Amino acid sequence: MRIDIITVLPELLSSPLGHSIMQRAQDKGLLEIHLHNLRDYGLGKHKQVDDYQYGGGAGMVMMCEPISNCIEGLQAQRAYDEIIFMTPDGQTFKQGLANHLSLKDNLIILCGHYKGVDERIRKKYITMEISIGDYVLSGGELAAAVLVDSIGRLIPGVLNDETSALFDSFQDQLLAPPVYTRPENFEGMSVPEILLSGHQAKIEEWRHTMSMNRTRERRPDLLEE
Ligand code: 6GU
Repeated sequence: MRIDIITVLPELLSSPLGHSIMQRAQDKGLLEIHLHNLRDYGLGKHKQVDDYQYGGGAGMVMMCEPISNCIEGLQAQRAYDEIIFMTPDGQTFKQGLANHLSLKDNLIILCGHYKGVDERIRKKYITMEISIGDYVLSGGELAAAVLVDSIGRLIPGVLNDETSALFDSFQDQLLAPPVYTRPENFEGMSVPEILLSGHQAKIEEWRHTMSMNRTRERRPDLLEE
């Protein structure tokens, strides 16, 4: 998979996407991330990328031309499955959408900033608008990092058996069960007996029960979906 990210702050993305599993996905050639600094497409000698909004009001708006030039430059080289705009008024990101997007070949992600982008960009190019939750961030970059991390780890071959996504919270609409490692006794708290039993079928049954209980207590809304 190839992901092109258009942003005014590439530094905010290079570190989160350059470590651990995301770096390994790129080293293995399973994921390519290309950061494009919108400023490089800015207009005039000041490389302008935003301007005052028509009708007045506080806050700048990202201009059409730099974004348009960047997107069309990319589209001239390959076809894109989706052009995603990160914005608090987009659809709320869920695991199901991460699963869906992990099967795509080429994505563009546009990070919103300031008061947003000129509506005509949304109309002409954007195929999907995504928010990562009901709170406001100063820009779409951290949200894009969240999106790419969640998609990237689902690409076949990125995770090994030990880190497998199959048993993640949300993958079956259930939260993950509690986990334990050594020591067997920590400050008087011991590991549940069943996990030491070696009886794999019983252990899986226990894990499922714990997942159900945890979901019912913490996120009953997931059981209704
Ligand atoms: Cl995608 N962008 C911004 N600026 N804030 C957000 C968001 C996105 N998702 C949740 N809050």
